[in-house]
Order: sequence, then C-alpha cells, then structure tokens
Amino acid sequence: QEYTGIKLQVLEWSEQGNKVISAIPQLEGKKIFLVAATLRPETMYGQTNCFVGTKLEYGFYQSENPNEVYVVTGRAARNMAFQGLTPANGQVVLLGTVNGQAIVGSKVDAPLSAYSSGVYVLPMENVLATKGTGVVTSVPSDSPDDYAALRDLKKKTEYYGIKPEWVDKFEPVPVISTPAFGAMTAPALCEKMKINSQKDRVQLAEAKDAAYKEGFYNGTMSVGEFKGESVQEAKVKVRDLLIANGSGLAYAEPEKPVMSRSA
Ligand code: ZZB
Repeated sequence: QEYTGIKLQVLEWSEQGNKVISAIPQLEGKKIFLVAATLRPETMYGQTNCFVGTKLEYGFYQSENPNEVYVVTGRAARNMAFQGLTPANGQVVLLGTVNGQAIVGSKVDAPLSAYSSGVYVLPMENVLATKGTGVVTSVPSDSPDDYAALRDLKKKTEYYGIKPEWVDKFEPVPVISTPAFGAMTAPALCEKMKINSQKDRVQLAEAKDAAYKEGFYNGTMSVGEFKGESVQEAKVKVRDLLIANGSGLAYAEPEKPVMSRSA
C-alpha cells in the first residue's frame, strides 16, 4: 500500500503534551511533526483537524533530517526505517513516547489546508494501530469517517473532553465536486445513508467505498493549484507538490496476507 505521509508540524502543544516534551531533552530545538498517512493527497486542501487514537502510544522518532522528529506508532517507525525516513537503514531512534490522549488539543500546521493558521489534534474512536502511522488527517468534505467523527465532536465537546474552539470554526470545505454527490461527497453520503455517528461502522465502510470510487473516477478539483483538473490527474501532482516542498513523504506498507486483511 502506497501512502503519502503528510507532515503536520506542531505549532503549539496541549498542556499535557507540553509536559511530556519538556521532559525529553533530545527534543529541544527540533521541529516536531505528526505524520499522517493518506491515500488521498488531493484532498489536503480540505483538512480541518487531525485525529489520533486516545489509547494508542506514539513515539518521538528521529527522522532522516537531523532537525526533524516524527510522531508515529512504533509499527510505522519500523516500516519507515526501511524507506530512508530514519537516520540509519533498518534502525529506529526512539527519543520518547506519548499517549494519544496527551496530544489532543495541540495545534498543528496542515499543509495546503484552507485553515492556514493551524488545526487541532482531536480524538477519534476508530483509529487503528495496525494501519498507516496511527495519525489520521481529517478531511470531512471527502471522508465519511472524518465527517461523522467531527460532527460527533462538535455536538458533544464536553463528553469528548475537548474545547469548543478546537472544532467550532472548522467546517468542511469543498475540494472535489462529483456528478453523484455535488460539491461535498462525505456530507452528501452521510445524509443519504442516514449515518448518525462514528459508531455506524457498517454504513461508514460502505460510504467510504462509494466516496473513493466516485471521487477517483468522476471527481474534479474545485480548489488549489490543479483546480478544474480531474482527480486522477491531480492526485499525483498534489503528492509530488507536497513531497517537493518538504511537507509530504512517500510511505509504503508491505502487503498483508489475504487471510488477515481487514478491509
Ligand atoms: C485523508 C483522507 C481524505 C482519507 C479522504 C480518506 C478520504 P484504507 O482505504 O482503509 O486503507 N486512515 C489512515 N490511517 C488510519 C488508521 N490508522 N486508522 C483509521 N483510519 C486511517 O484507509 C486509508 C484512509 O484511512 C486514509 O486516507 C486515512 O484517511 C485513513 F477524503 O486520509 B485518508 C473515502 C475516503 N476519503
């Protein structure tokens, strides 16, 4: 599986996050990035937040660049070690660990996002430890999972232990238009399929499939450098642009045996 890693630089740490990083001297003076794995680089214009799993453990890993540190799961770091993303091939340099819950509320820079002054790290129930980097960048206009989760958070900030200002002004942004779903695919699909929350796993899996297909085959970019171009053309161009400007990276995962494939 070929992902694009999106480097979300931490601009401000949450209170808890700040305590954790202050206790790790090797992080001093380094740029720290949460690295999200995506299959949809062309949607990055619509990022509204970043999701982490509150029960997952993340590591601070020295990256290939001496000034930069990546925050990802241990599993992802071990894959990265064979892709030139660590100082030495096959080896990870772990500088410290942090629980997902502790970084909720941190503010990060989301490359290409319409929300250019930063977006917040928020909790999501369905972040898998077994896929990608364990960091998910959220695009509620085009990802039904993200739309449902962000809507849950907006409705129940207290229940989720987040501050209203982390979600209030962050609305989905039109990025890709399609004949079937109009200006914003995910909200249209969630409405059509009566998806009420991020707990509606079965419908969400179906909605994700439909969103991928319609976006890829019939989508047209409505914003950004490649506005007016088809998604099929723009996908690689946006990926290349992100990698060229240092805010993206190529990240692949080995194929899983068919028997244990989860999706
Ligand atoms: C941004 C984005 C925008 C995504 C979109 C999807 C969509 P797949 O297809 O099952 O391999 N993701 C990445 N890592 C995780 C994780 N650890 N746990 C849960 N979700 C994760 O899933 C790949 C997509 O799942 C990734 O691409 C990421 O969300 C999320 F408009 O990144 B995506 C219709 C989907 N649209």
